[in-house]
Order: sequence, then C-alpha cells, then structure tokens
Amino acid sequence: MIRLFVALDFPEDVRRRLAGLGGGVPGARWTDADNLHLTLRFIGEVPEDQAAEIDESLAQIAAPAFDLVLDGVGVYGSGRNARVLWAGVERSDALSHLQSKVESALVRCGLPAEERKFSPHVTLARLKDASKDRIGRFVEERGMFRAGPIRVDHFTLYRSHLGKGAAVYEALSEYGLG
Ligand code: 2AM
Repeated sequence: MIRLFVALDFPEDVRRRLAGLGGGVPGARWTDADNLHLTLRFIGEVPEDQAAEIDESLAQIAAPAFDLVLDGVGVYGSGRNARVLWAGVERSDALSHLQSKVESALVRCGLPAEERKFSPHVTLARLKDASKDRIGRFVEERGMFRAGPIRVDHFTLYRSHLGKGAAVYEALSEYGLG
C-alpha cells in the first residue's frame, strides 16, 4: 500500500516566505519549507496497482493554468483544540474547477467521494498544547501576509512516507495545466 495525495507545490521564493512566517508559538511544529503545499485531495493508502490507475486518470485531466494569491493566516480549531496554523488562499474559481476535476477523476478510479467541503489552505504548523495568546498574536501579526499572484501550471501526485519525524513527501508525477 502507498499513501497518496494530490497537491499544488509552490516556487521556492514563495515557500521561503511562507516558512519565514514561522516562529513565536511554542508547541507549534512548523512545516519545512520544502514540504509546504496546498492539498487538492488527500487519497490515503491504496494498493500500488490502483496508484497506477490514479496516475493515468489524473494525467487525463484538461484544465487551464491559473494564478493563485495566498492571503492571510488562520487557525483550525480553537482554544485547547487549536490544531493547525495555515496560510489562506484568495477565492479562485480556477482552483475550485481543478479541484473538482481531480475529485471526479479519483471517483472514477473507485475511490470514495470526499465528504468534506474543499477548504484550500497551506498548513504552516501543527499545534500541540500551544498557548491561546501566542496563537492569537501570531494570527494578528501575520494577518497581512500576501503572496502572489503565483502561476499554477501543474499539479502533483505525492507519496507520503510516514516515519518517526515529519512525513517525507515524494513527488511521483506532475501534470501540466493548459
Ligand atoms: P493538512 O495539511 O490540512 O493536514 C498530506 O498529509 C496532506 O494531505 C496534508 O496537506 C493534509 O492536509 C492532507 N490531508 C487531508 N486529509 C488528511 C487525512 N485524513 N490524513 C492526512 N492528511 C490529510
């Protein structure tokens, strides 16, 4: 079995800027600059032959390239249940369009439909027992963050290797956008 997800990657300068937001929140595990991405669809564990089928199906997607703007930061969960610090994405019909094409390609491969609404974000940090005040301050101080427009001319199928430390993401295939 291999663990897969579909995501957008970012150019190095954008990743550096995102990584530069980190710090000042004890209890936060910051995402390495190299691992920053925007998940279009988490797939999870699938057998290798199904992975090949998924790859073929994603390769058939035809969608336009587009520009993406990252906008602001926020937190998932609140109080003691704050789990994730994220950077947000400006509303983009092109992004939603691509995401729904990915979703239908995966459903055609026999994967169960995603029940949760697509909520595009870039995970900056995962939180464990982080102080509410520090989280509040982070969101306040970094709220003006903006990056882009970023040209999105491909999306990527990633394999996630789970280990003792942070997961290692391996790009398996890139798919061009027209
Ligand atoms: P997250 O950053 O919001 O946690 C690889 O794990 C990517 O898939 C992450 O970007 C993660 O989103 C996303 N993902 C979505 N659902 C997931 C799940 N149930 N388990 C692990 N990762 C998930």
